[in-house]
Amino acid sequence: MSDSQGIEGLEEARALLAEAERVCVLSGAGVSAESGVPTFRGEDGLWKNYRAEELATPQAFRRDPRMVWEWYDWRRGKIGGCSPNPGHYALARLALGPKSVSIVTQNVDGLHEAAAREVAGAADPSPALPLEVHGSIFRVKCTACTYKIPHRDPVRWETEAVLPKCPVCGALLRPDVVWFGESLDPMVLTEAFDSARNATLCLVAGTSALVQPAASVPLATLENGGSIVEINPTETPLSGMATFSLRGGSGAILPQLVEGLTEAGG
Ligand code: BJW
Ligand code: ZN
Repeated sequence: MSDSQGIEGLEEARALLAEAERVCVLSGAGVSAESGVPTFRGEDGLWKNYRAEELATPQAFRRDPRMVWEWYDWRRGKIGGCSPNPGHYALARLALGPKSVSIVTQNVDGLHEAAAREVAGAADPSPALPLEVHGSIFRVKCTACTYKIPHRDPVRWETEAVLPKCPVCGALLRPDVVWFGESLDPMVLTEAFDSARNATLCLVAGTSALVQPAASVPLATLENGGSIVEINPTETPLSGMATFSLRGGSGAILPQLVEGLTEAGG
């Protein structure tokens, strides 16, 4: 059965969301696709043109740090020109509304945070600030010590003859993102799984749900008796476990899904 917008299950999913006491959102690259940020997999995905193992692994960085820096500079420049889309704003409104909502994102683009700050205005944005389980492309960290610093300017390193070094210990700096084979920050990961376990509903938006351990976050909700609603134009390994899989772009679906649930008393 389709509703007036033609998205099967939308009305039923909205009712499920309205009833949910605690919501965990797991977002992936698809949520930022309508902002112009490339996804990783699929027809237009980054991995079509770049080999993951040559760029997003610690081995790749050890082998050719300049190539990896240049790739991240290019992506930082591209993402730096992108703004949140209606999907980010809808999630920010939901999280700043009366419901208990936590946003867990695999995205490193900072667009959930930008939406949270914009929607909150003078109010506290923190309920809508995401847990960034794969780090941030706008931060760099030292390869040897605990030094970390925000970093937005994509051209600075490209124009320098030498790669950026840590001001504390002199070792190479690198993007503060999680590469394949690296462990996720245990505190961030624990918080993500705790919020999924406590949630009565997990909204899974724009992720292929292939990369572990993030892809298992919604399973913690299921294991505790909660349900999953998925928003994705295509099927994923989580589709069979979802109560509703809403097929389409999150920029169009999320605003309809959260409608009426974002104001106190809604
Ligand atoms: C839309 C849309 C629209 C389009 N609206 N939707 C075998 C089994 C299990 C695990 C492993 C295994 N072999 C290896 C592993 C471990 C590995 C892993 O999971 N590999 C799998 C690929 C098999 N995981 C790791 O290595 C992780 N660490 C770890 O496990 O540590 C423990 C350990 C240590 C040592 C040894 C072994 C284990 C770390 C994973 C780090 C992932 N890092 C990246 C790069 C981040 C930095 C950067 O940006 O450069 O994170 S990879 C990339 O994938 C990125 C993403 O966050 C992540 C997930 O991708 P996402 O978000 O799902 O995007 P896509 O592109 O895959 O999907 C987009 C979706 O959107 C699609 O479904 C579209 O349909 C949809 N879409 N338009 C809504 N408009
Ligand atoms: Zn250092």
